[in-house]
Amino acid sequence: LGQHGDGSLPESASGYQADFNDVARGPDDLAAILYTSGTTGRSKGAMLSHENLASNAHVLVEYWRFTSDDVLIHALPIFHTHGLFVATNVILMAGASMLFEAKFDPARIIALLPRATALMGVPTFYVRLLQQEGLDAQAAKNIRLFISGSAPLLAETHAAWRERTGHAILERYGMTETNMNTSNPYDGERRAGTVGFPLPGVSLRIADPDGSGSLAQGKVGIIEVKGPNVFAGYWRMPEKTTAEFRPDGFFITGDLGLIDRDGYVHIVGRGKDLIISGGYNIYPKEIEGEIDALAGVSESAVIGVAHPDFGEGVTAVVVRKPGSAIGAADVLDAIAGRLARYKHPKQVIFVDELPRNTMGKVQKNVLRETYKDLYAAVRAG
Ligand code: MCA
Ligand code: AMP
Repeated sequence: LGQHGDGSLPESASGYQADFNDVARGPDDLAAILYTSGTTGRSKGAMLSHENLASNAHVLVEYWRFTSDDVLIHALPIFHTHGLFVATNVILMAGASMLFEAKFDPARIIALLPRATALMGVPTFYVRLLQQEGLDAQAAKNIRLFISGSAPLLAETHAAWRERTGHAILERYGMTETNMNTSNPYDGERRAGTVGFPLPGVSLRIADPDGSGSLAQGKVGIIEVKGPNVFAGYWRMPEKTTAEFRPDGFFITGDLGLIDRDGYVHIVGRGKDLIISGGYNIYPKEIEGEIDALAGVSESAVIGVAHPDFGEGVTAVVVRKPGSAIGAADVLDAIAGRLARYKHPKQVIFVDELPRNTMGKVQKNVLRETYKDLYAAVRAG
């Protein structure tokens, strides 16, 4: 379906009647299958039921106080949970309106602010909007809520936003498999660097990675969640589904976190080898597989390095085969037609060998430390 109502969908639909009979659906019926990538590089279809979607939208409408008076600026892609369900279902369920943008254009968002009451975005939105001269309290005077999610919002972005607009961005945490799990409060302190409290109906615990149960308050462990928001399993992957749930029904998110003394959830890292760039999830394995397959390459490790615009920048560390003269441009050219653009490394670095631990495993933490300032000079935007 094209932007102007063109495309193969309206062509196919033209042969059908406009009227049809509704089919009754129950809460456990499948509503959507959303594909999400995995640590092995193979994508999995997350099966979401009507209850998963409806319960979460209902909770968010109440928690974030959406009403039919609201107007949301929607500039997110609609092929992910954030733009597809969080933004759209909340607006539909509240009977509110949206300004539906084909893409994120910071100057255009500033121009739309006076007509809107809310904005939902990934941290890169807020970083780029802060570079716009027109962003100030006057421009944002009709907005009641700025929401951020999909990737960590830096405390400095939160502070800079507050300074410029007078608004505390509300950060929340979710996943394709679970919809939204936690949110900072509507009233009360929106604590920078945290994702707030478990939403009503969601049980969240910090568990020992070995599955031996909940950890004491303040300890870092794997975030596990349970509730009507949590998906029904991966499409045609029963073993994968079983492996990601505990016997008592909690879903293992793979995110590392802690709960502070006041009950706020902090995400402190990831137990899974995942890079989040501009809100898009990228599994290194898929990129390493493409690079390792090149004739002049012995092996590679793909890591996320702090990036001022995208949060994390995809970075490839590559070991050449003896005698090979393969360069960064060769690597990038070779993967160009094979991987989506946002997965392409922003830099390719060549080394003689990769750091390994005594078990022979590549130490990505050492690489991340070595290259932590790689993008420090890159200006955001
Ligand atoms: C574009 N590029 C990127 C990204 N986006 N590279 C890395 N990471 C990215 N996210 C590439 C472009 O192909 C381009 O390459 C160059 O970077 C600069 O493009 P630019 O014009 O600046 O990008 P853009 O088109 O403005 O896109 C940036 C964006 C976009 C608006 C931040 O990435 C975006 O809409 N992100 C939101 C993703 C999202 O909705 N995530 C939610 C997932 P070249 O110049 O070489 O062509 S759902 C989720 O995570 C859970 C459930 C949750 O909690 O929400
Ligand atoms: P996805 O698989 O695209 O649904 O992305 C889900 C992942 O995004 C989570 O498992 C987290 O790692 C990450 N995520 C979502 N929201 C936040 C947030 N507010 N802070 C940090 N990470 C987040």
